[in-house]
Amino acid sequence: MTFLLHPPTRPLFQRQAGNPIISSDQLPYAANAVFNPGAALLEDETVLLLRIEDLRGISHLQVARSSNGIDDWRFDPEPLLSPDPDRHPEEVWGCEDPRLTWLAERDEWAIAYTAYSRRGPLVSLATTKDFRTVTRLGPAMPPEDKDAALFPARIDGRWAMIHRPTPLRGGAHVWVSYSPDLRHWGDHALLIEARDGAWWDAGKIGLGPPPIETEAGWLVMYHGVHLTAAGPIYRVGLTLLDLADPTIVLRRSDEWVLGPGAPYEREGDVGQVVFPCGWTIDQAADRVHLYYGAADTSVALATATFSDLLAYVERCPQPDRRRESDFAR
Ligand code: BMA
Repeated sequence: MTFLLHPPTRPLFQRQAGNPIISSDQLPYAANAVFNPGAALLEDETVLLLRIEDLRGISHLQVARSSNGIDDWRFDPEPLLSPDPDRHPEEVWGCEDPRLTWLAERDEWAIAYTAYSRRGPLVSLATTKDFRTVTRLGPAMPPEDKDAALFPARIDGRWAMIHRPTPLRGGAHVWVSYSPDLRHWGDHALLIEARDGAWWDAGKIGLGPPPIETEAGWLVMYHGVHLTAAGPIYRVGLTLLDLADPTIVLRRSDEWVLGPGAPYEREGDVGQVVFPCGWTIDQAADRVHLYYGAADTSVALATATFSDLLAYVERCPQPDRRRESDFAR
């Protein structure tokens, strides 16, 4: 087994001094919690698509904007995506955990979010050009499936989406599927397997923010769930996927790169949770802003340099290829 230690001088991610950067008491209306935002850079602004859980327990998605991506958040007056169960029965119990991907070919953003249906959570897609109006494309995957994001461009002529179905047997692993039109999905392939036993990412994993194209491959962050007698602990690690064929995992971190440590991550509605759904990357400034839900209660920010992240993941071990018996294309 290879042990790969964090850079000795400092951790990869630094928590923002003012964390949590957004809490429910800052919202323009009463709500239980604000967490798990998607993130985008739009002109000179950072846009967060916040998951807000109302006082019924149902979540909707609301935009907040800031010029520095850290503070002075301005909340849009109306939610961008509110559950609309009359026209979209799959949203009856809410819209959760959005991931945002810029699709240059379509000149718009894709929003992959969890629609909470009576049959369980499923992956739904919507698009927006300005985060003021949305077009729903409807469910992309049947329940139970969540933690999805699109790749920013077609790969070999087709759109690709990472997601996390939950089968009745075995653990919950990360898959990739393909589509000619963002509506019809197929060629499902197992991508990253949860590990087993005592590992931090044993049994259940899921995608974090959307994949980022780098010269070394697709940079992918994922969360891993470690079940303990005191409940689950949600942490995150990194992988690197082959640019031309993202079913090939080139690197995978043995260690988590961020886990609950600060009080606002350890305590809340669901303690011991860091749950990133969005990051903004300024390669020229060598800066990564990672936005994450802290304890299913508030929004926190951790920063890193892009070059540190890449150098770290490139030093990670190359995982074993999948077993012959695994379902693949
Ligand atoms: C996951 C999702 C997230 C949540 C996390 C921790 O399964 O439901 O929305 O933040 O659990 O409770």
